[in-house]
Order: sequence, then structure tokens, then C-alpha cells
Amino acid sequence: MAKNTSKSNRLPIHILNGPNLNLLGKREPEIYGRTTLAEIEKACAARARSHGFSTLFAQSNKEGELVEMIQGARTGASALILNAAAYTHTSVAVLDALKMLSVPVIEVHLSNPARREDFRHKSYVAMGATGTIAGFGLNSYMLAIDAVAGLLKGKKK
Ligand code: CA2
Repeated sequence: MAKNTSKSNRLPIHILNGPNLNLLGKREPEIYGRTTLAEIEKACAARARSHGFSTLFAQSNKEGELVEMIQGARTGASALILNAAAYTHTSVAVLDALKMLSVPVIEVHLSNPARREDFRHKSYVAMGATGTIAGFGLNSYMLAIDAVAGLLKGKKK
């Protein structure tokens, strides 16, 4: 379920999350920490608000739904922050959808996939992203919002 915290006249920053991230904080805390997705959502809204942006935050376990939500950013978003989770490493459909966007796209990861298994070293998302932030836990999302704010400074929409 997508939630929009819109109050400003700028389009929201869309923050999309892929499969299994709904379980954050409940399993594998040694890799992903103890922060839940609801807590990340709250922290993102506050950080974006401090830069004058609202957020639309969503998660899906389904590739097609994620593709549709990425398409929604074409006309509805100031920028897209995407943690595509496992689809990062597999989904040409996600990459094709990203290529249709003209707004900034920041790839985020809680962990640092470059330090993990070989199959996580390939990122289709990176090929369609403005930049990538990985390895800082919840802070990856905060840094991504700061990056978006910097990129959009001075832009009205
Ligand atoms: O580090 C990240 O943010 C990842 O995108 C997380 C994905 C992983 O496939 C990527 O390589 C890196 C996995 C998300 C799974 O989330 C879980 C949440 C709780 C318990 C287990 C997995």
C-alpha cells in the first residue's frame, strides 16, 4: 500500500522497495539490522520533509507490481529512490522501466552487495540509475534523500 505524505507543491519523492523487505527487522538482523520497513518509511518522510519534499513509500513482493510503480514515477515523482532487493540482480523488466524515467533515480541498499556473494555483484538497477548508495543500513535511504535534494535544488517541480 503506497502512502503519500504530500504537503508541498513539489511532486513527492517515490521510495520503492522490493521483495522481502517487508520482513526487515524480523530476520537476519546481522545483515540488515533491526530497523523495520515502517521505521525506514517514517525516517524517510522526516528527512524528505526537512528538504521540503513529501514522500510516497511503497513495497511489493511482485516484480510486475514494482514495474508498474516505477512507471508511476514517470509523471508522479520528483525523483525515485529504489531498493529493488533481489530483483536488483535479476530484473531486465525493472531496468527497462527505469530507462523510461527522466527524473533522478537513486539505487539504495541496506547492505553492501559488492562485499557479498558473486550473484549480488551484478546490478541491473545500477544501469538505469543516476547513482548508487549501499552499505549504510537505514542511512543509505537518508543519504539518497540528501542526494535527491541536492540534485533538485532550485527546481520547482
Ligand atoms: O541490502 C539490500 O538492501 C538488498 O537490496 C537486500 C536484498 C538483497 O537481495 C540485495 O542483494 C541487497 C534482500 C532483501 C531481503 O530482506 C530481508 C528482510 C528480512 C529478512 C531477510 C531478508
